[in-house]
Amino acid sequence: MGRFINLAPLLLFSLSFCLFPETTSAQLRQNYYARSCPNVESIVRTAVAKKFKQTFVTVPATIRLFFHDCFVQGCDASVMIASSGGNKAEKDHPDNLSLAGDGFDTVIKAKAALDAVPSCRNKVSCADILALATRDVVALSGGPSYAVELGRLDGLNSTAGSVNGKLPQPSFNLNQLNWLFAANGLSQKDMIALSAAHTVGFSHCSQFSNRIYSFGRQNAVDPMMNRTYATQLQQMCPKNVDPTIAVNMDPNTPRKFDNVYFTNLQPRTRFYSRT
Ligand code: HEM
Ligand SMILES: *[C@@H]1O[C@H](CO)[C@@H](O)[C@H](O)[C@H]1NC(C)=O
Ligand SMILES: *[C@@H]1O[C@H](CO)[C@@H](O)[C@H](O)[C@H]1NC(C)=O
Ligand SMILES: CC(=O)N[C@H]1CO[C@H](CO)[C@@H](O)[C@@H]1O
Repeated sequence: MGRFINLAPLLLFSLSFCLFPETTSAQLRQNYYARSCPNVESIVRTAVAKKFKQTFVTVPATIRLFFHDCFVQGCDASVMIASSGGNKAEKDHPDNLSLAGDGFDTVIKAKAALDAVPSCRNKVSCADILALATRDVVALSGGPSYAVELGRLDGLNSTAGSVNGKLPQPSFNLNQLNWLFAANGLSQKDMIALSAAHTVGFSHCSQFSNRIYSFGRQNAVDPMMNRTYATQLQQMCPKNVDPTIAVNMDPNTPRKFDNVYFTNLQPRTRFYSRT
C-alpha cells in the first residue's frame, strides 16, 4: 500500500468534490484496474460473501467503517491505519470505539484474496476495497446494487485528532446534520438517504435513552417519536440498562437492507408542537 498517497479527491456515493484544489485530481472510473487486476470486482465479492456467511455483522460493520473513513480526510482507508508508538490513529478516537472489528476484517480478508492473485498483488487500494465491499454487503443483505468508480488512493496519515468534529453525533439537530454533510459535499436529501444505513446494525442504548425516557421537562418519550418504535426500544433497553448493551436499530427487519428504518421513524402525528 506504500505507493498510494492521499491526494485523491473525495468521493462518496459518486458525489465528488476536491479537497485539495491545488493538486491535479485523478478521475475515478469503473475500469480503473482493467489492466492491473481485471477481476478485482469478483475477487472482492467472493471474499465479502464468504465473510457475510460467517457473520451478519459484516454488513453494518463494513458500511459504518466506510462512512467514518470518508468523513475524515476523504475515503482513503486511513481509518484502518494502526496506531504506532505514541501516535493515536483515527480508529482510536472515542467516536470509533464502537466500530465493529468485522468491518476491518472484511477489508483485510478481501485484500488477502487480491494479494493471492499475482497480478493484483498490492495493486488495489484498501480505500477501493472498502468502497466495493460496502456495495457488496448492501446487495448481500437485500439492498440495491450499484456501479462503483475506482482509483482512490490510500492515505498514509491517520490521527485521532483529525476525527474531532468530523462525525455526526446522535444529539445533533437538523441544522448541525445538514452542516456536517454539506461540508462533505452532501445535501440534506443525501443525509436522509444515507441514514437509511441504520436499517441494519446496532446502537448502544445510551445513545438514545434520553429520547425514550427522559426527554424534555416531562421526563417522557420524545413526542415526535413513533410510539410503536419507542415501545420496542424501551423493551430492548430497560431504564438504567447496562451501557454496554447494543440493540438493533431496526428491530422489525434487522437483517434486511430495506426502508423499514424510515417506516419506524414515521411520527405519531402530522402536527408537530415543537419547532
Ligand atoms: C446522519 C447522521 C448519523 C448519526 C448521528 C449516526 C449515529 C450513529 C450511532 C449513534 C450509531 C450507534 C453506535 C453505537 O452505539 O455503537 C450508529 C451506528 C451505525 N451507523 Fe450511523 N449515524 C449517522 C449516519 C450514518 C451514515 C451516513 C451511515 C452510512 C451510510 C451510517 C451507518 C451506520 C451503521 C451501519 C451503524 C451500525 C454499526 C454496527 O452495527 O456495527 N450512519 N450511527
Ligand atoms: C498528518 O496530518 C497532521 C494533521 O492533519 C499533520 O499535522 C501532519 O503533518 C501529517 N503528517 C504527515 C506525515 O503527513
Ligand atoms: C410506526 O412504526 C411502525 C413499525 O415500524 C409502523 O408500522 C407504523 O406505520 C409507523 N407509523 C405510525 C404512524 O405508527
Ligand atoms: C475496531 C477498533 O480498532 N477499535 C478501537 C477503537 O479505539 C479503541 C480505543 O483506543 C480501541 O481499544 C479499539 O480497539
